[in-house]
Amino acid sequence: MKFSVVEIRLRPGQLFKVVMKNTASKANSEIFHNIAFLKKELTTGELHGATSHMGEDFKLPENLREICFGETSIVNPEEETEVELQAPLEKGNYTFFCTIPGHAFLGMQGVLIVE
Ligand SMILES: [Cu+2]
Repeated sequence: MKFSVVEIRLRPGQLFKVVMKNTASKANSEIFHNIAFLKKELTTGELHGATSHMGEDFKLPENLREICFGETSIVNPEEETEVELQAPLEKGNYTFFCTIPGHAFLGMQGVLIVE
């Protein structure tokens, strides 16, 4: 379970489009995913801790919402969504990840590098 893109490099403030496609087959999977972009870099352990208290509606917990600058909707197998976002203005590394509990821990995370 991982993203096909795990590293994104952008200029400060650059606009970018995220296309999120769940390539699992409906016949074999009911697992859905999303992507959230954070205003800072978190370790896998921090992500795991932050998402393990998520409610059944899979909305981001308050502590993550405060540091999130963009997210896709939740995508079911064989479905696709997209969202246009703007990179942070400050250079640095920023975590993006799937907020469904356990998914970041299994590998659904990456880094947005603003340089
Ligand atoms: Cu996921």
